[in-house]
Amino acid sequence: DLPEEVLREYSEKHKKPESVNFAYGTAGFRTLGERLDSVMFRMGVLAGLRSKALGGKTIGVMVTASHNPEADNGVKLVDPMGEMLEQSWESYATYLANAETTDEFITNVQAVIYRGGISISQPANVVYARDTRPSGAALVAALEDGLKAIGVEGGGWNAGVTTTPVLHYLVRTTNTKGTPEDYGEPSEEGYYSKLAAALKALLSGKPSPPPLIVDCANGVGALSVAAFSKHVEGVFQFQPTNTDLQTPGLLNFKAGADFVKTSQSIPPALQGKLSAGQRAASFDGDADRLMYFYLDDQTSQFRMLDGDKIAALVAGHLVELVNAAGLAGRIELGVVQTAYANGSSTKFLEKRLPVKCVPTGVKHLHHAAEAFGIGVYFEANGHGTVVFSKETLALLNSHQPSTPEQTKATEDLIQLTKLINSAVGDALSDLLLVEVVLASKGYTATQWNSSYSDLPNRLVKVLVPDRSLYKTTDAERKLTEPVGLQEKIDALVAQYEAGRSFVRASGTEDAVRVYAEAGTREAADELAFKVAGLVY
Ligand code: NG1
Ligand code: ZN
Repeated sequence: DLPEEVLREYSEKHKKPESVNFAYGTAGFRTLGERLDSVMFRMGVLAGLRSKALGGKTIGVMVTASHNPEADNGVKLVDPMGEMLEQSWESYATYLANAETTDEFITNVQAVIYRGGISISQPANVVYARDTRPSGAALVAALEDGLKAIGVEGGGWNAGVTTTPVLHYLVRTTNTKGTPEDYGEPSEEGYYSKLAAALKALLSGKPSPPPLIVDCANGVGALSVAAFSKHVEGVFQFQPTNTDLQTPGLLNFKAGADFVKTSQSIPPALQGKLSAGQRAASFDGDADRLMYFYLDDQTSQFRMLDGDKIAALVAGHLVELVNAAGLAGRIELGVVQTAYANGSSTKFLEKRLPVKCVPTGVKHLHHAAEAFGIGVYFEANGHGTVVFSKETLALLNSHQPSTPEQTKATEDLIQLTKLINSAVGDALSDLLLVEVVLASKGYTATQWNSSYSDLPNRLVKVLVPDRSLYKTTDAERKLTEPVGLQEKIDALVAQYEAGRSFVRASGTEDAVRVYAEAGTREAADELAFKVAGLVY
């Protein structure tokens, strides 16, 4: 039976703030950390219920607000294979989070149990972690109350302060240990050993990559880079910067992947540290996004290599390896993007392999990528990974190469399946992937960047009274509501050479986003500004 009295007692310690409406969006709940106490407690309960619903499989809970300001925080649940929480449960999350009183909360918990067909006597297992945000420790304490209240085994497994991708890895490895889908040792060190072994195999016989400056956004990536470095001494060298985890206010502040992408400029802490042509990378606050950049050899201008450029590099290399392995035609490769992908990247990729556009949000990208034998997906903001189908994995392991070249390419593909974190985008794993591809091709950042030229673009945020009025179709590229607005946008776009613009409601912030690209910097800015004017 539901431990109603215990739940009630704990719930009274974590009262919902009045007049706040919580919504489980594309990245879970996300708002000011100080508002989230009741949400954390209730997500602890929900994580326990989710585990019970799946017969005791381990569910993950990550406490982070990623690239958002330090004062924000958030929470999301991770399903057994390391994927995002199933859609129907997102509404359970919102439903529990918004119960005004303890009575209503208990009633809603009972409704979830009923609707989810949950047997409360099933065991529940949960692993949880947080990033470095100052509000994190107290929020984790609230989460732990929720886990205890619903009877999670041992009160759950606290994985401490770590990155989002590590938490996803822990969930997947715990659930697959000793099965045919075994994914590695369920520990942070196990993850780093796995990556390090694959990296060493892939770099053997190749010139060592140059030491790489990594901007850790003054977040948890700094810990992850330090821990991983020990596994790859003499093979790969990091020069971590923005690693201050002590000074308040520095997390994601003029640092990190989101700063680089939105400001399209070098993080101030790196100014003067990069020589011309030398590449560097930025992680975001929970280390699941990656951006590369360098200063032009000739002009010293800042050049950004975003998620689209990473996708182009990686997909191109995978196509070559599949061909070299003698597997052309037997593995279907594809790329998945969102409407935010630069138009030039889409054109470049479409000439080489199938490209699919899906709505924003990792779950859409991941799902679409799974339809391919090898699916490469990246958001322009640097979040992404590569997924391999079961058939592809089996084919790689059973393939009988007939030349030394085929043998080498097949071995490289197998090692790549280990270097890549297919459960979720990981800045560290993606960085190693990029470095391996560059080393294989003998490419510099300049050569990588020359694959295609980005169309100038601008992303702006417009604050509106009610973002839910903005409804889209065609993978968010067209508005259906407010009625008549899309026609006005189309009329503006038609005035610009290579113009493209679209409007959608953010799934993580209370705002509407306007994206525009065009043939020149001035035109892209002007188009974005004019479309924003229509929205406002
Ligand atoms: P929203 O707020 O829905 O635009 C943002 C990013 C997404 C994704 C999520 C989750 C842009 C334009 N949007 O979503 O790509 O990363 O956050 O973190 O970058
Ligand atoms: Zn992130």
